[in-house]
Amino acid sequence: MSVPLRTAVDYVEDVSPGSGTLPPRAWYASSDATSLSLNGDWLFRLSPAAGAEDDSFAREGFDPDGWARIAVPGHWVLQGHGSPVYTNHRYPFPVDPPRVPTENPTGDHLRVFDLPPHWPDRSDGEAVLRFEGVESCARVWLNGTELGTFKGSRLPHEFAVGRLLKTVGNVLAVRVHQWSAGSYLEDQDQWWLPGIFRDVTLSHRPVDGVRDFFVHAGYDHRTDTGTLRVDSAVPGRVTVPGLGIDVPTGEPVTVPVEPWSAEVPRLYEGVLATGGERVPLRIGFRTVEVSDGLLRVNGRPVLFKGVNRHEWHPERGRALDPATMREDVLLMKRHNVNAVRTSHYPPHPAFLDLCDEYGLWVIDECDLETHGFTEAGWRDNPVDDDRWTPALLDRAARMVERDKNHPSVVLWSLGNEAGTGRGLTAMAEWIHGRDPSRPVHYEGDPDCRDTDVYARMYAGHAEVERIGRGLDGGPRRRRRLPFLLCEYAHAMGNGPGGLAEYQRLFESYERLQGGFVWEWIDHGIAHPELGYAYGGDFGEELHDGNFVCDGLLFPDRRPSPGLVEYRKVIEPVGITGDGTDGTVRVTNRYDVADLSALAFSWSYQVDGETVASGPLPVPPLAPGESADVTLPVPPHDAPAGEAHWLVRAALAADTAWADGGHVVAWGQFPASERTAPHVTATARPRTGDGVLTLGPGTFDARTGALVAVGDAAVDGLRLDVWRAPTDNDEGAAWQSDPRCGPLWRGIGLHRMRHRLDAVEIGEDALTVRTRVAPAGRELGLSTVYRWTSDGDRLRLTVCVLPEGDWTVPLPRLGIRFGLHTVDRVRWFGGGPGEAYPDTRMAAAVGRWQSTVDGMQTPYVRPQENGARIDVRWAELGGLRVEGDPLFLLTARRWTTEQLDAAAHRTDLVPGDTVWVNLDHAHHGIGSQSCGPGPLPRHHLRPRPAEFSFVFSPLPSRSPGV
Ligand code: IPT
Repeated sequence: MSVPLRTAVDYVEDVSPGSGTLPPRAWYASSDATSLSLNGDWLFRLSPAAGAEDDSFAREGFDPDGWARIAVPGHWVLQGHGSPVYTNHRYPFPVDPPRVPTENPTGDHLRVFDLPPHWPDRSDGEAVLRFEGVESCARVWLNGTELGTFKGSRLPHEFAVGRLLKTVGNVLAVRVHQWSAGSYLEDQDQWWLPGIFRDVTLSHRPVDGVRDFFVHAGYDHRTDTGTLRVDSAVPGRVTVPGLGIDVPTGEPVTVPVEPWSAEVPRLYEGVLATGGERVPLRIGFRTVEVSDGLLRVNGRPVLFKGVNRHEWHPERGRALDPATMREDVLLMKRHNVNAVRTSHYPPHPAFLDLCDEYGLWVIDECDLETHGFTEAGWRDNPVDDDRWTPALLDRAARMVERDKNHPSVVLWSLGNEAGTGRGLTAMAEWIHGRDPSRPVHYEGDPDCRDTDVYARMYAGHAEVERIGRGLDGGPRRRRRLPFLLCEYAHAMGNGPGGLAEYQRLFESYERLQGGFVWEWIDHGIAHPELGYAYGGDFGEELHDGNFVCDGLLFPDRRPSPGLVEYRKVIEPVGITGDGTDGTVRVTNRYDVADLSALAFSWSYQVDGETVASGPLPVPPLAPGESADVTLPVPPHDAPAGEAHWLVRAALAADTAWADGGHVVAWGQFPASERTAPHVTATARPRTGDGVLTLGPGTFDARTGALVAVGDAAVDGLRLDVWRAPTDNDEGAAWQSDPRCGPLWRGIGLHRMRHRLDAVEIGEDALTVRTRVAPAGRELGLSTVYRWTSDGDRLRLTVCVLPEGDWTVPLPRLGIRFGLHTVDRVRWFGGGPGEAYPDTRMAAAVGRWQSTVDGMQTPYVRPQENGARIDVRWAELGGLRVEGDPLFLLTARRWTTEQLDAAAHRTDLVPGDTVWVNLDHAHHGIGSQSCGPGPLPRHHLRPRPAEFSFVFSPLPSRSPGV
């Protein structure tokens, strides 16, 4: 007898989008129709295969004895049932479309509910059951009757259910399969997280209620008028009291309006009223167009300062609550971000409401990625196979229909990394036909056959500049299109480096209309033993490690140094000066707004302390305008020292997204020169008892090793060139440029040997000659330490001379040593946060203090971090150190080797020693974890170098140290 193994689950592997669902329509948060949220506690049973359990659970009277409870919205793998899987682009199952594995975790969900007391009578209309998002495929029953099936995880699906509803004891049964034919279209770089992860609602649909409607609200910048027309499937009236509008649906009306923009998100409240329902409208008037090769909103070109946002919460995965969505928007606004690409699927619809309200340009991206087909040269790619086209069109329609009424959505995106094919063309044609008011984006087709913008990802600076100059050639159609970097500046671990240089290009060439940093937040999963888990931590057989942690926010939404840097680089006001002519140049870099919402102030700082400050009147410059604004005369009684001007632009009044006083831009520039520390070599080295003393320094007389400065014991001071490679140092395997991390290790820079060649005790100096080199290589660094003192202070000058054929940059060049009893660290230099040569724009010169723990940056995978740049002097552990020239400072409770070996933060166990690095230089950071390495000018090339540090003991119990 042959068993019909597949019949019960055929729909799972069917390429069609589903059956039984209603046509897609516009989303709105509320109306006066009754609705019932079905979010909350559901009953749950997990089975190992799609056909493992029959569908008796969906019948009325089924006894769910022993079933677990699960939170909806949620993912079962984050609630103790099975575990998450992370792959970047490889499918975590055999690629044989549309077939999926027999091992197909299947979650049966049950919810029993009563209708609320005032639920309208059946004669008053229909009822609709709506799922905002279920991954990856669902089959739904109500009161024992099957409603249908659907795929398209991050898209809404609705069923008409009125005829089945009862007043009490309704049984809603939902069977969810982790894998389905739809999974082939959802190969985004993220965790695979099955479940009912967005809201479930039941809403009453009154007779003559609003069904689908399309708000057309264009703005004509020549006449400052808006034209509103609301098309509605059910005719009705549209009122906008603030504009005196009261018109029937379908009828256009033109009135003077203020336009909507991300900078000034003017929304007008209105109502769409049909016979049976009133739906609130929030109307933003704006016109998007590509004309003369530029993407314009309301007639003006815009510059996207964007981020790619995946939905993420470290405990709840993609089941985001409203507060988290709002937090994302507020964080973006406060960090000068003006645009979001909803990578790589339409977000929860409430997020777009927030974008309308607070002001963010949105590229709304369809839930489509078939990246894994690249492994076989894109053979069998669903987007080039007509059998899949209905599913693709279904996805396009579900996105466009749901989101079409959001003014924030300015471009539609077909999806991500899906190669090329007829299915994409069909999607683009449908979208262009349904909504000609928005351009279409897609990155994966270099010919731009279906798109209105030319988009690329991870192109290096030189190529972006060529594109900006129009020298990139390519197909004719493409050459006329505006350019976006839909992904760049891969924010994995420490970095990204090179943001400022990209921004300079965007600001220089009008064709370059900005970019979207990859990506907004690390997708680390909160884990009891590991801190945050990443790929492989759940025993996945295929995974891509910590490539899933590549955001500007840490998983807990604390901004990483990358976001702080980005905020500085994309400031909407340029503030520059050179301190020579008593002026500061202020440039309005907004696209739309003048500067009247900002209050400027100046301060005059000496040795990092503010000695005078005041308001700075700045004219309300229009976008693109600059002015040279006169600074006050520096106070004549200011103390001597190194002086700086600091000019800030802050919100003059509270806004929806930040309080008055919030600084949106600043500029700092020198007002005097710095004097380097000077030590006259007057003290003489003295030996006795195996030790040698020179001023405050005590040395081992035999090896010349420093053992103490004053009372502060010093361990193992020596040259250091190694840093725990960052994700960007390691680089992605596919990068064509040589990757630093592996090269460094290949040479042996992580295991340098220090040979002692000579200890020379001179009249006024101790000189220690060494050679620092890895085993097995001829390469080396001849290193000479020369110590002198004036009796109070001890000066170390390090001379480094590369020997042999160095072909790779050095990770770092400086000294390291161990100290004890360090807690507070004070310094005068760049701060308050981490900075490296190509991630240093946000470092302001000042006096800063922190603790050793506070100086660590909590990258999910431990790596080099926490350097403070341009340090003049630092005080820690009983020592004061001055630099000549300026230096980078790092201090940590573990060694670089321990940092390098750690896979998670929980592997880092503090020891008794604080390891301090004083670096003359660091290699740049770049973004080679997916993109270009550091620009050549940020390479640390081995060449002769000389640098000095001046050490002095601090009086014990010096305040703050
Ligand atoms: C690119 C993807 O679009 C994105 O989803 C993410 O995976 C990113 O890379 C890296 O984190 S695709 C890459 C092959 C350039």
